[in-house]
Amino acid sequence: MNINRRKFLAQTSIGLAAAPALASRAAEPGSATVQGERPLVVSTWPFGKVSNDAAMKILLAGGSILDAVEKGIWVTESDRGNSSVGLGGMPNAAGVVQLDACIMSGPGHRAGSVAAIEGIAHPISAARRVMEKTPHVMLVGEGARMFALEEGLESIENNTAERYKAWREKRAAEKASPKDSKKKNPGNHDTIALLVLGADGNIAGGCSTSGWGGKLPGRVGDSPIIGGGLYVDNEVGAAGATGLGENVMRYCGSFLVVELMRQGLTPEEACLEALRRIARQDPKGTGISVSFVALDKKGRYGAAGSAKGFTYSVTTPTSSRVLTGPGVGALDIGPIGGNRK
Ligand code: SD4
Repeated sequence: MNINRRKFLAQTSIGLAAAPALASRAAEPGSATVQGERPLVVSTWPFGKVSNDAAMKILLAGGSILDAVEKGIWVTESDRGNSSVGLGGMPNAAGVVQLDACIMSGPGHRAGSVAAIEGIAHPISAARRVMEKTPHVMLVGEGARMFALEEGLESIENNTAERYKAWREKRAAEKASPKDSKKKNPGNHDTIALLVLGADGNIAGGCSTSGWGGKLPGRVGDSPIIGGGLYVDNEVGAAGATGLGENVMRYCGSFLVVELMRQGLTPEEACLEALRRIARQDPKGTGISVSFVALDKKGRYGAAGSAKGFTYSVTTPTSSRVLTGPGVGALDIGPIGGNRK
């Protein structure tokens, strides 16, 4: 095991120093598909805003789109107050934190991914190393952890019995009053998917999560699945997902959003149409608990959720905002099962 801590810290100091103080987290109503400025950073949820800001700072300083993705996501992974990504990630049913992440580069159509990785502080960095240093796309479990340690990535102990107990108590409280808990814990079981359009028109993206709290050991969600939780096509745009991964990966959700943009839909329309298609086929209908964010090559962006109120973060050189995407209405999806013969 060769952990070069100094190099590790030096590599990451830009991203951490670049994180500005938390600005307003209140979501602005409405969403946007306006033709945009470049560079552009779009991510899931209000907690993505500080990651966007860090990513933008890297881009404006002349850094690469992959550095912007990795170091941007680093900020959220480093936040122990975020209970669903990185250091704060939620334990599975065995009390163990297993993390999922992936990264994708438009140029070269390259991808790297780790799933169910334990004891590594920054799975997004492990995913990037898989992409850049191996002939593979995806490493899982112990193999992924050993690879990350050999690459000198920081190891952490995040499987404490106290954390698991605290998580179980919190879940019990949430079950007792589910409406309140979502309000109090808007970051509960969520994912950061972060998309970058560089000033030169190249696109990259990344995704990181602990996935579902209490999941079965070994469960892998959509987030590290290329085409599921993230997809980048340098000719078209990029999309990322958050929500119930099982309802994303069965439909190649992010791939679907990008393909709909290829057909001419705006990012917001593409997110909505992908959700409609999933909701029409899925036995759960609009109860699928899925949201998408997307951007296209022209610098347009958008998002939508299967339910109203999905909030996402959008950052340009001149502004950094939290917006609310539209939700898919039950009347909007056409007959459920209508495309089944
Ligand atoms: C998963 N999609 O593992 C992730 C978790 C998430 O809101 O985004 N929850 O299924």
